[in-house]
Amino acid sequence: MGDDTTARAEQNIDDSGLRVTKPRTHATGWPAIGHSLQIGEEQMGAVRTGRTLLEINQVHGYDCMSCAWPDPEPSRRSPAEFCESGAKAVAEEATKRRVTPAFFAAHPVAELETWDDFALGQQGRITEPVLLEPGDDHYRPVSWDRAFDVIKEEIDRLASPDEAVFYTSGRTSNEAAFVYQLFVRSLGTNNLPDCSNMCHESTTRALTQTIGIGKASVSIDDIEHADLILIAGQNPGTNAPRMLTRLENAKKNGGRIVAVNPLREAGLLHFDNPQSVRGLVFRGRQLADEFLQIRLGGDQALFQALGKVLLELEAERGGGVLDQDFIAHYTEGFEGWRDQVSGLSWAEIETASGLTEQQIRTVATMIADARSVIFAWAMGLTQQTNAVATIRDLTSVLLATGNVGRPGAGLLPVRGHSNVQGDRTMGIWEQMPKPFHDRLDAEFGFASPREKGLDTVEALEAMHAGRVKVFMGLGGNFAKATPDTKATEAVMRTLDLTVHVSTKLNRSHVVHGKRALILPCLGRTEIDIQASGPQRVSVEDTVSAVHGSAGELQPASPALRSEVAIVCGIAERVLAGRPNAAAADWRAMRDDYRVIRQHISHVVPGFEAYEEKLDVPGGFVLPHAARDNRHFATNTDGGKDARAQFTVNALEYPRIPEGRLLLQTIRSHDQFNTTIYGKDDRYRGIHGARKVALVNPEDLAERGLVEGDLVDLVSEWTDGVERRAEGWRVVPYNTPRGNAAAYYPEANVLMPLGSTAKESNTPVAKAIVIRLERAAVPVPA
Ligand SMILES: Nc1nc2c(c(=O)[nH]1)N[C@H]1C(S)=C(S)[C@@H](COP(=O)(O)OP(=O)(O)OC[C@H]3O[C@@H](n4cnc5c(=O)[nH]c(N)nc54)[C@H](O)[C@@H]3O)O[C@H]1N2
Ligand SMILES: Nc1nc2c(c(=O)[nH]1)N[C@H]1C(S)=C(S)[C@@H](COP(=O)(O)OP(=O)(O)OC[C@H]3O[C@@H](n4cnc5c(=O)[nH]c(N)nc54)[C@H](O)[C@@H]3O)O[C@H]1N2
Ligand SMILES: [Mo]
Repeated sequence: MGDDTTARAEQNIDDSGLRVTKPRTHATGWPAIGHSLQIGEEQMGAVRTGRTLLEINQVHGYDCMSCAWPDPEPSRRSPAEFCESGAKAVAEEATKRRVTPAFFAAHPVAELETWDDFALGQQGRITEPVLLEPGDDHYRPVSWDRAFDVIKEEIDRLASPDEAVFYTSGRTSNEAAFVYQLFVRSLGTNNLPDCSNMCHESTTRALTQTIGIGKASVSIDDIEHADLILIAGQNPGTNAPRMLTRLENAKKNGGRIVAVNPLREAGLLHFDNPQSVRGLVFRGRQLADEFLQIRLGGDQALFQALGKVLLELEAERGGGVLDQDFIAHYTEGFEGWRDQVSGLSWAEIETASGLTEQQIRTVATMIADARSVIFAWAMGLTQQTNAVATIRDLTSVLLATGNVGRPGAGLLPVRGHSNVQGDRTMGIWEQMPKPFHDRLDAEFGFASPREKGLDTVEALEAMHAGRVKVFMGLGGNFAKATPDTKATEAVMRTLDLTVHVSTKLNRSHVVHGKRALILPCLGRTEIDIQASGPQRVSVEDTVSAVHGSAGELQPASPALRSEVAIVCGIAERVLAGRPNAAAADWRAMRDDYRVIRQHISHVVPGFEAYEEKLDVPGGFVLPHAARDNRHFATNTDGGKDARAQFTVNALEYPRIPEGRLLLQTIRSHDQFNTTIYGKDDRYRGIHGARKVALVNPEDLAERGLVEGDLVDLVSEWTDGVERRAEGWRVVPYNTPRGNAAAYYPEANVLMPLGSTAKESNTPVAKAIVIRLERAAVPVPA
């Protein structure tokens, strides 16, 4: 593939190529890295590949844009501080393929609509801003200046700024996030939904209530020195591969691991580390000492049951299991929790979790005997109806055993995008707390709006109700990542304007508003030069470590602008003539990002002397009162009593109607969210296809189905609407009876918009009630 190609590089995935092999029981780094170099060479060429990959996560390089897993301290970084997933993400961005104006001239939007995410993404980097006007069938090149005018025209037409929605995806840097939320609040709305609404919102909600801060309470060091790590609802081998090295070190240090998952994911079982001799010579290291194959949505029952057994063990052993001192001095509500979990029936626990009393007793005993315990979790817990209560219950177990705020112990929500946590810290949230608004107002001398804005699901509901007319996305693929694909795409088309700041083509660009803009931006790997010279940006990882990131490749096209420059340009233009036009100096911030960081240092606690702290190799760690001082700021009015909260949560779990299955949606090993890198899910043994449903063999037999049979997945919901995914292939797979799995985002067509987690409003992506219908056999032509 040469530069500037207008040829179609890839075809849609043809699922008839499905090939099924035995699921792996080992996550392997070695062939994985060989594989990543190969992917890199296809897209970048050999020299560029080596150079670019070696800069990942180095002290002076750029932050890997893939996941939010932390880097070790500088002295312990290996020369190749990346994983297969990171290498794929880099190859996607540093690709030599280009989407030019000629590409848009050659392909009408109606044609692009028929391409899948794989084919769209494989076309390469977008090189120039493009505009689609009503009645046009092609995107056409547009100047930046004109693009900003179009945005102003449409926003000026709105009856209220609340008719616009400003979405953010988690790759956005701190600097871009800060200016973006400042722009949106200067305009007068808090409509700042983000990908986090669909991701760890349940975590943020639960931890804020229980420990006073919605972030992980552990450091990377704690992970290696934990005596016991329980990992629930997470697939680290695919989605946070560098976590496996830390888990391996924890095992070396004598730690034990418990995995809780409906699927026996390779990365939870064994790890063959390419960077250690042992990984090459022996068959790697066993990771999980205990594997609990839980039913979808059964974790709340598990955590309550663990509490029940720990209370029993405390009584039997006459103490030493619970941390009575910690409970007395640092917590509130213990008695309520104790009474509730003690009263649980084993019959109900076993039904809810699909686990046996004996299995749960074994793990509870491991917790009781461990000197320090970490609980790690991700989407398997957060995307359930009872997610927030589940995470509160999980916290209670750690509080009862005193495992919060001391070395080797704590809460470890593993966040998704590389800067999703930083974006929230910078104010990307539809409901930032009052102190943030107060400081923002003081810094810029204006009155930011205080009413809660729309989250992701509410934004879609408002669109359906005709209350939103303009959508802007700073990164991401809103139409594809959100639930109810068919309805969502239909409603996106009713909007007056859609604006996407993107590096690559995706589905959201082709299911557009009446007017549509694609504004191409620099990626993390690229040099960002502004009036004051080369710029760096900064990001925060899942354990609250903040550090700088600076790319070193020439931009994919001279016309690209940085996210910061784009947002500042839009802000200056749109706000002109409006009440808060003079609140901020957008040009000064665009020309020198240090000006932005100066503002951040005044507005966001923990960022004092931001610039200097970024100069320190490895960056700095943000304060976390619960982790650092066992100060639990659960009292929002200043945290006077500052105690961690035990909570009483009614036990809930999904009931699967007769003859139906509960479907979870998962990531394959060849994708980053809606960006599809390839057609394989190597560890799970699925090759060449993505419209595949993994189903328990007995559930298949009961329906008279065998591997490869074509079915429709039909989702049933209380609104009476049947959502249908047609012509998917079934594969027998080791998952609990009644539970099935399929890939996100293809399966999002099955998710009802109204099915969300209680309290966090996160779409329930891991428990969709479906039935299987044999697909109608196509009539031969
Ligand atoms: N390579 C790569 N890396 C990524 C991403 C990517 O797409 N590709 N995405 C990034 C993002 S944004 C995120 S949020 C993270 C996501 O990281 P993960 O949360 O690991 O991603 P999922 O594929 O959603 O996997 C969910 C896991 O939870 C399990 N699970 C599902 N339901 C339940 C349940 O009820 N209980 C329990 N105990 N387990 C359950 C599933 O079997 C699966 O192993 O990864 C980030 N990193
Ligand atoms: N069914 C189901 N749905 C889910 C999930 C699930 O598990 N199941 N997971 C949810 C989760 S956890 C998340 S986080 C969301 C993700 O939702 P999003 O964050 O909206 O989606 P992504 O696929 O991460 O966004 C990819 C796009 O971002 C753009 N991009 C890439 N790099 C950059 C960059 O540097 N700058 C800019 N401006 N743009 C860039 C590219 O154009 C690319 O197409 O999806 C959610 N949806
Ligand atoms: Mo995520």
